Amino acid sequence: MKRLDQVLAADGVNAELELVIKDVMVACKDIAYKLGQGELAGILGATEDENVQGETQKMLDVISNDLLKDILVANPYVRGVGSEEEDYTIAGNADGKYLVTFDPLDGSSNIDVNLSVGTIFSVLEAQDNKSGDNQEVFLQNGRKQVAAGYVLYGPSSLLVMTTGNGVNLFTLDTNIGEFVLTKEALQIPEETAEFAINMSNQRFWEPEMKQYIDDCLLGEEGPLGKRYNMRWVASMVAEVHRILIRGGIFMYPYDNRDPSKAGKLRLMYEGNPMSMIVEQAGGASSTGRMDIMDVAPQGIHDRVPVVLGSKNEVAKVVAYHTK
Ligand code: AHM
Ligand code: MG
Repeated sequence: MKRLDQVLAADGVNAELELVIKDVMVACKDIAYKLGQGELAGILGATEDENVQGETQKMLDVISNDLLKDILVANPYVRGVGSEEEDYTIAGNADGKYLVTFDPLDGSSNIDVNLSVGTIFSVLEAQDNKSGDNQEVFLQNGRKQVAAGYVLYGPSSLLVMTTGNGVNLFTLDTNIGEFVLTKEALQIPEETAEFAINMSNQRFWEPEMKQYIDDCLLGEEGPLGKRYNMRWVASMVAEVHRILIRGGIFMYPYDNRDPSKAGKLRLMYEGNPMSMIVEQAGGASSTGRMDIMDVAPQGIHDRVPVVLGSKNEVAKVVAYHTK
C-alpha cells in the first residue's frame, strides 16, 4: 500500500509542502495516541481557560494546539500559523513560504464522551514579505489554499486530504506509524436525502433556512418530494467524513443567538478547508448566498454560515436563499 509521502510525491507536491504536511501528521499521530489513552493519561476534562472565541478550552484542545503549533513554527518552510485556540497568528521562519491554519481538535465537546473528534488544517502561500505574526498575510480567500485536510480520530484514525488534485483517504497503520492510502479520488454522490443540522437552533434561523428544513420534514408529500433522514454528531469532521463516504448535506447556518456573529463555524479553520475538500470531491459549499471559498476574510477568526455536501442538495438550499 502507498504511504502518504509516496502519494504526495506522485501528485507532484513539492518537497517543502510535503514536509509541512508531514509535520502536521507528526502532531496528529501524537494527538491520536493521546486520545486513545484518554482517562489513563489524565487528560480528559476542561481547563479553567477560555479561548479567543469565548469557549472553555478542554485539556486536549490545549495539548493538541501546542503539538501542532510547536512543530510547525519550527518548520523552516512555515512563515506562520493561525489557530482557533490562539488569539493571534504566530511567526515561524521569516523566509518560510507557507502559512498553516488549523482547528486542533474540532468537535471537542465530544472528547469526554469518547466520540469522534478531528483536526482540520489548511495551507496557504505567504503572498508578500510580511511576518507570520501579522494576521494580514493570512487574509486570503479559500481559493488560494494549496492544501487542506482533516484527521478523524474514530475507531481508526483517518486522514482525508487534497492538494488540489482530488481527495484521498489514508488510514493510520499503527503498526508502522504511517498513514497509508486506503481510498483514492473520493466522490460525493450528487443526490442525497440526509441532512445534518442542529435542530435545537431552529427558532433562531433565518426564514429561508427554516423553510428548507420545514420542507425536508414534509417528506414525500412536501415540495422536495422525498423522505429525509437526519444525523447530528456535533463534530464537523465526522459529519463531513460521512458525507464524503455516502453523501448528505451539513449546515451550520447563521442564527440570531448572537447577531454579531456571522455563524458558529470559523472561515479559516473550518469553512475553507472543508470547502476545498468537498469541492475537490465533486460536492458544493456555500454560505447559502455565495461560495464559501470566495468569502474575503477580514480577520483570522471570522465566522461564516456553512452549507456543504452533495451538489444538488446544496443547490436547493442556495435556491431557497436567493429566490
Ligand atoms: P469547536 O471547533 O469548538 O469544537 O466547534 C465546532 C463544532 C463543530 O464540529 C460542530 O459541527 C459544531 O461545533 C457543533 O455545534 P453544536 O454545539 O451547536 O452542536
Ligand atoms: Mg472547530
